[in-house]
Amino acid sequence: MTIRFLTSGESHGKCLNAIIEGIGSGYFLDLDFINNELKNRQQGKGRGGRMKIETDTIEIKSGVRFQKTTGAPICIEIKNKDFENWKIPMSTEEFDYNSLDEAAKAEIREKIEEKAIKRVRPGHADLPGAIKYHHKDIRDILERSSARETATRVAVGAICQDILRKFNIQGEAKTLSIGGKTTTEEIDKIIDTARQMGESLGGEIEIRFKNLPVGLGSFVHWDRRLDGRLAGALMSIPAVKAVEIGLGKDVCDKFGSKIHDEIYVNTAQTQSQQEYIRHTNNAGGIEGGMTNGENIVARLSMKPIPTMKKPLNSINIETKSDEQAHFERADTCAVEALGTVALNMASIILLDAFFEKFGPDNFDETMENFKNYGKYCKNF
Ligand code: EPS
Repeated sequence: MTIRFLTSGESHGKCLNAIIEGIGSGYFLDLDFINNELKNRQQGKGRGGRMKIETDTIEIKSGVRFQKTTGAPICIEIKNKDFENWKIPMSTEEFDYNSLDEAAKAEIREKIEEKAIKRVRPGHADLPGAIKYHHKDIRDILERSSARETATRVAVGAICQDILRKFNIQGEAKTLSIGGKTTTEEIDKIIDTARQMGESLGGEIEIRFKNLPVGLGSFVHWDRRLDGRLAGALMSIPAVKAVEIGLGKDVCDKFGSKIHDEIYVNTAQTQSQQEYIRHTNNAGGIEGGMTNGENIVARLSMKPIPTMKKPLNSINIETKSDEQAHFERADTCAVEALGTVALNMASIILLDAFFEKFGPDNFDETMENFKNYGKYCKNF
């Protein structure tokens, strides 16, 4: 592993942070591109009221000088504008109750109590999280398990995607279906219906990367296989329940001859540009845990968000009685946002594998290695 990153931050805390390690020196960062990815994550029909409050933008704290990486860890921050409304219940400091009069004490306690949660949401981290970490206020689970954390992943991934683009590797995401509907009109309608009903909706998205060199990842160890690394990263996105590469689960019911992508010499090219081509891409660009030069294609299935206006049957952890789940402002549907999150999570894994092959240390050196390998591949 060449690239490592950690994120921190609560949904209604001061800010979200990430530290990224493993990016070498001399990589120029296009801040407009990174901020635009953050903006894309906030878009899509069905997003909740929070998206009207936030304008997610990246602030680089370290590891970059004059917009170029230095090779040092890169620290980034995204502000939570909503923190203004949560200063008391999300304070990182304890209040000095001894110095306060009774009225001030009561006001603080009331504000904290107002935001305390006892009724767990089925499908969310609430119940297992509260048991695991010994919390009696589910707020302590909700704040970190909220999908707001994906903003930091998009920022880290957008840095990686921006670097991949310097090597002409380009990715895109698209929504395939929402609530089983595929046309824009049907999707609009079902999201409106879901919102009116207090329901939530999931769906399916696809990500695609082109111009990848052959041989990123490896077959020699289980944990170097690119498909495993990609699937793990994509599966870690909140609400994702399935990841498929290429034909995915459809490989089960066909003859081998209908599955594997036959290989041909591209005779249309001159000898010096000779390359091998396929007429199909059922493998989704990965064979033997390595890129094969075709487009990487992955699809993700997202479950409906478990924070629901029409609450589900659940329990109160304080009274231990049957009660309806807690509802807090949330999205009806975040499938389009998932496309942006998946695109950028995948970019982290692909740049990691790219750096393993060509070295991360310095942009010019990496570029030279990349070009030399390109020449070698063309003559293979
Ligand atoms: C999110 C911000 C959150 C939620 C959502 C994702 O903001 P708030 O709780 O203030 O409305 O809208 O997270 C969830 C609903 C969830 O269940 O995780 C964001 O920035 O993506």
